[in-house]
Amino acid sequence: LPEIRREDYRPFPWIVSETRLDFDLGIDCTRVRSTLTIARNAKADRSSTIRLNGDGIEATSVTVDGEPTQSWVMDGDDLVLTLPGDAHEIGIETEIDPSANSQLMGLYASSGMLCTQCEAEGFRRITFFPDRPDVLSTYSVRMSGSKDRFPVLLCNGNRVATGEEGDTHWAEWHDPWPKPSYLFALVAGDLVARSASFTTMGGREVELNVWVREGDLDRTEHAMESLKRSMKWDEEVFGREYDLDLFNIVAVSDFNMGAMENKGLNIFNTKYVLADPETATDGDYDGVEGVIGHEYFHNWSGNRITCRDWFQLSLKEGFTVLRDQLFSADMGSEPVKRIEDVRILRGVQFPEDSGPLAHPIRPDSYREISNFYTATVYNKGAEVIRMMRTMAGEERFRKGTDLYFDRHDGEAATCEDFVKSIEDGAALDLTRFRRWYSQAGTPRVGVTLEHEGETARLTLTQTVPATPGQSEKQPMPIPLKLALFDRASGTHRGEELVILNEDRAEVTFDGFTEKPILSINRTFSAPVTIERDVSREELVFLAEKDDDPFARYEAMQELMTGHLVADVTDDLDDDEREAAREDIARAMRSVLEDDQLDDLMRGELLMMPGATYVAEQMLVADPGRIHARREALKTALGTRLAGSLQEVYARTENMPFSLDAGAKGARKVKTLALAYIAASDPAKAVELAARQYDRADNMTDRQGALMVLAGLDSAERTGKLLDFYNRYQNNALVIDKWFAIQAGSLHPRAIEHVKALRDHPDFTLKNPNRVRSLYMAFAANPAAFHAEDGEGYAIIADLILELDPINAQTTARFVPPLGRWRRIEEKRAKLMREALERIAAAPKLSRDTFEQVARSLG
Ligand code: HT7
Ligand code: ZN
Repeated sequence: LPEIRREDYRPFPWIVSETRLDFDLGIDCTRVRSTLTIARNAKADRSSTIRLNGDGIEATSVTVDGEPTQSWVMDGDDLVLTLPGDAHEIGIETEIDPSANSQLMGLYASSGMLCTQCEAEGFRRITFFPDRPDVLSTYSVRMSGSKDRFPVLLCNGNRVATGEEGDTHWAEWHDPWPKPSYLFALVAGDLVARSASFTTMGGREVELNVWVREGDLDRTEHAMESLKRSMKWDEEVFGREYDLDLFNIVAVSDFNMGAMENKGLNIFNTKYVLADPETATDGDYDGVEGVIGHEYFHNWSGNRITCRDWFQLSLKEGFTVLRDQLFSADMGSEPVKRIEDVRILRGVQFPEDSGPLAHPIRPDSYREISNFYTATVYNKGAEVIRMMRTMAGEERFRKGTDLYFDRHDGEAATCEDFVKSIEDGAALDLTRFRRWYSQAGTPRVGVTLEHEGETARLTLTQTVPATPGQSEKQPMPIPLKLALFDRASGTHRGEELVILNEDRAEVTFDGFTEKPILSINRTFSAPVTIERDVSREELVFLAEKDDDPFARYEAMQELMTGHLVADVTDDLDDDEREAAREDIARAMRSVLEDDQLDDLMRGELLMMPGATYVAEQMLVADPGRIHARREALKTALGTRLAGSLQEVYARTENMPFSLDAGAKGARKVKTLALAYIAASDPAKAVELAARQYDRADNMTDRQGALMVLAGLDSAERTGKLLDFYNRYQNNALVIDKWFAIQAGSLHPRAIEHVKALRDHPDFTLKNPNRVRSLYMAFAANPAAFHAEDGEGYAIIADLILELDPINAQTTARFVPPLGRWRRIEEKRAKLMREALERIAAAPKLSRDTFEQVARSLG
């Protein structure tokens, strides 16, 4: 497979000023006529040919300046046309079958409607085109089709004309904003809309629509309200105003990712649009708000300023993730949102950064770009920009982003353009900071605090671990917020920001008669791993007293993680284990009983570190042992804290449903308490969970109860799983939950359940949400996936081989769990490797899956 390299970038030799598309729509045959107005690009090397990318399509006609021509050849999937002059009009016709498109890239059919997904390289499955993000063009589109099948015809921009002829109708759309082909979108189907209007800060009225299938309309209110809040927030916080008279959102049930920011016509996975209390959890509500915000914010960070090439993906994705994180924080609880974001980063991105698929946020090469829509590009990308914001302060950062939007509006820009704008606008020197864009790997920061006389001396060191293709690393600026606590008063003198620029630095603090307690990397100011010797006593102190909620959470996590790592790796004797559990229980009790805490935050502090995070702390991990010790700790805490947990449960059990923070927090701690009770007193938990399930007036409580029941052998387990299925069998998103709950359960026979579920009549490989609900939940279930005999690995390998020809993009995302083999104990590592080798030996693999398997074995 050819490798595409960042350093090989060259501007496209032609400018495509206008693109006219005419679609004659049919589910199994759509005819596409495209007309491109092109002229030579004076800023590029001269070429007498134009390369138009294609993917699995054929041209039925090619014209130049209106005349049929034979002066073109196919080079692989691309059409290469020889051109005599400096400016031409190219006409191309293709015919495609959307109903046969199971890859869900390009134009495809979903539940009777037609829709598109063009990012990153899907447009070339519709028509031949320079399908690269730096070719910006103005699009005019005509679409025609059956009135009956496709009563609604949508495209980017504004609708400029409509008409009908017999059973057919048509619409013409014009998008005044030049855009790359990956932002093109079209939808045709039988849809209804929730409509509203938004007045922009400049006084323009914008029509807003959320389009769904008829039965789903009453689950769109939250999406619409989230959209309005996003529009307002982007005006207030980033000074960004919407720029068309119309903004459409369409919900589609077959979708490879979460959503897509096509100009003026965002297309969403139904999972991120539909919500009502009966069918969506609090997490689902937050997901809708976050993803609606994310796609809307792309209108500026992605659409008005797009990427020069796909190596710059983090330019739009990292920045937009940061924007959606700040938005969600402003809409709800800032510390809780920060903790959730860090949990995702450490649970998903840190393992990526320490494994065979590690890459910088701006990669240097790829074979299949879809494989680079990663937690590194998205979430670490956001952290890198967040560090610039921390170093500049909010006001100066805003000056930097204003300058970026002014300077590069209408361009296809680079990460370097962004950094330079922040540097100039915020008056920061980011020379060395740029290394965050080119170096992969999570830095390790060593921390020691010594005390002598009245001086506390802090020594900081950093190492950036070697990653594939990068053995030598340079030090990077690491902004660390810290505070030194006085043991007696439990207070500190103020937070400081220390920037570690070199391999090593020393900072001294005077006026401490006693050794202070260090709180470091507050708010998780840098995406690094802190390595320090800290006593349990100090962690209990911080868990109880730290005024930074993130640092308090971190102290709880460190307490539990530190103990679990010790319990797994050093055969602890009973006394040592008891002492550690007692300290953790003491800290937890103070959290359970702290009446200053809100329940949303209390829930965060009560959460145990995930098994993957614990495994990540070890060079080579034994997942079976980690799981067993983690469950044992949960049981011990449940037993020690039984009284407080039952009190919390009783306080929150009957709280009436509302979406306010108090009620959401109550639901969160209720099910958490239930999970601890399940670990220590399963019979009691079955009784409480069955009652919670029956009385639930919302999905959060019902799903929470069912999750606990699913892990316990009881008659109620069977009964409630059946009831859940019968109750919601007509709602695909809830049936997804039903699959995921069983595949992710603590039940000792979860593997058997997964094998039975793949034969369930509601299971299909054609729908990515359904595939993910069964198999992603399974791959994230440590006890089941890492079964000692390797059956879990075989199940995922079988899935990969069967799904790959159907949907390569979705398939490739199942490779990384197997790719962790180097960090897993020997016996399982061998089985994981064998599973990967079995996949590699398949006679034909997609580019997506091949690349991930090769890198994982390499
Ligand atoms: N920018 C969007 C990326 C996306 C995508 C990429 C590859 C294949 C399918 C896809 N669907 C959407 C989503 C986003 O980050 O907003
Ligand atoms: Zn995005």
